[in-house]
Amino acid sequence: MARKKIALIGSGQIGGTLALLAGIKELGDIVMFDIAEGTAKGKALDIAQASAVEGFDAKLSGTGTYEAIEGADVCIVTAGVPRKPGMSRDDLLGINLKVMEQVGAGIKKYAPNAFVVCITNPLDAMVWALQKFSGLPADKVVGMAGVLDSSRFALFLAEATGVSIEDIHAWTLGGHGDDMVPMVRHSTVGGVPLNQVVKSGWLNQDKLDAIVERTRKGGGEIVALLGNGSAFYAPAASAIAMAESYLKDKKRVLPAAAYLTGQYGVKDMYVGVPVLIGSTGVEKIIEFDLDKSEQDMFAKSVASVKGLVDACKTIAPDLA
Ligand code: A3D
Repeated sequence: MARKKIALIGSGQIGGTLALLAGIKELGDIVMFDIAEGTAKGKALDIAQASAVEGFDAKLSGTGTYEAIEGADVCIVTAGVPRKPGMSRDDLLGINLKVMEQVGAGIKKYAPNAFVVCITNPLDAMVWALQKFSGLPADKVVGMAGVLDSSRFALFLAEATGVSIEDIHAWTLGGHGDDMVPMVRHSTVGGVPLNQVVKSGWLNQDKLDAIVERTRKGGGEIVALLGNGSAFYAPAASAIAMAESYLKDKKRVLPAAAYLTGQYGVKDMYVGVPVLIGSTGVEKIIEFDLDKSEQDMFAKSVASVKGLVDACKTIAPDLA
């Protein structure tokens, strides 16, 4: 069987990490695309040389032309600009929407059968626009944010309870913004739901509230520390988990920005919800039952996403 082909559209901080992880995991051959062609070529060559040391078999190439992504099985999109200190994700909208138009056209022409994972911010609006620009089926285009947000929630819970990260299941839903919805009732430590963890005195409510707040602002914390960009290791690892579930038909249930057609009371928008990812793409959207306060938080987050989608429609009326 021929190796799978993975196209990385954008070869910056996240793109480079994606290439290294995809190589080490032997997910397939990797094409790195970037308007800065030298960056794509240089990183591809550098990582290819690491294969001799790490002992993985994957062809890596760098390119500045879309022809090279022809027939890709998976496209992971990070093209665009990241946040700098003082910027919100939403500040990126105008620039990155134009980038999504170019990337969508390239994928439509050369990789119309790919499973596409968008990472570019503001995520929920950019993945919505990318699906429209590319014309690919909505169940083949998803946004990565929930795996990352949940991984931050899980890490903080593991540290606070002293439990292995492997035994924490944490969920965040909603849009990828500071009003995302960490799902306290559905998250577990060693199988015990978080509200019971608090009731039993294992974790106090103030500490849990602080963890929820830190999760919501997790991206900003890293932006402030780095000073010249945003997180890239965990975002790349998160997108690779989604791509791997597709390529290996693992059918993992992961939180992802998925196109909703009425689930959670939302239509024609991408919002973070639990999805099952298998060899045909998003095979199922899983509906958690939300209590009143979760519904209110979810609705607030959806309203923020809607504001961004409306802004896209104003800039690019063809998308409306
Ligand atoms: P960066 O290192 O700047 O890489 C972006 C790359 O995109 C650069 O190499 C650019 O040359 C390239 N690029 C710009 N315009 C185009 C274009 N038209 N076509 C092809 N390539 C282009 O950024 P990064 O890798 O740190 O972040 C990439 C994106 O991911 C940003 O929008 C971030 O905000 C976003 N991001 C999202 C999350 C989520 O959880 C959703 C997390 C972290 C970063």
